[in-house]
Amino acid sequence: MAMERTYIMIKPDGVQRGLVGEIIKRFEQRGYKLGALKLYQANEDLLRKHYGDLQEKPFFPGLLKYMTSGPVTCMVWEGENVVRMGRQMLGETNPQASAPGTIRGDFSIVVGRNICHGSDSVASAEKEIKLWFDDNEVLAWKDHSHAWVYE
Ligand code: YYY
Ligand code: MG
Repeated sequence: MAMERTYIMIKPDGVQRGLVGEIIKRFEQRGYKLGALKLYQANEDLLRKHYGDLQEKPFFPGLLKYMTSGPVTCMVWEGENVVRMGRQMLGETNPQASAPGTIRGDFSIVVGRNICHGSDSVASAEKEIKLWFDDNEVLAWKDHSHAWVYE
């Protein structure tokens, strides 16, 4: 299985509710490696690019307002199969369909305040990482736990 990178973003409600540490902890303790991290105020232009496929949806104006209402926390996490596993850790788009134990299932109730974003494919992860980070913000570093997390 190839090593992958995914883009995980804690949305403004997750930041305001003090869930940044909790969400980082879940990825960190599972064994994934942090590649980039920043607190960031997104603008509409960037979000239109990020959510390009949703522009025609009725909820899109509300989504823009929500996502620009305060800072987000942008992260890159690396590891084996991390794109699909990251989505599993998040839960379903609708928190009410999300199992307890998932991030959305543990910390949110409605789809319009679902706490956290995760890339849905390797291709969108690479696109999103480029969109949210400059090249020099994503670091390659030697993780001393690697030999204890992988065979
Ligand atoms: O990838 P994911 O975040 O799980 O769902 P998307 O279908 O990409 O939608 C992005 C974002 O849009 C979702 O996390 C909340 C919001 N949204 C909404 O407010 N109402 C919907 N009916 C569907 C999505
Ligand atoms: Mg999505």
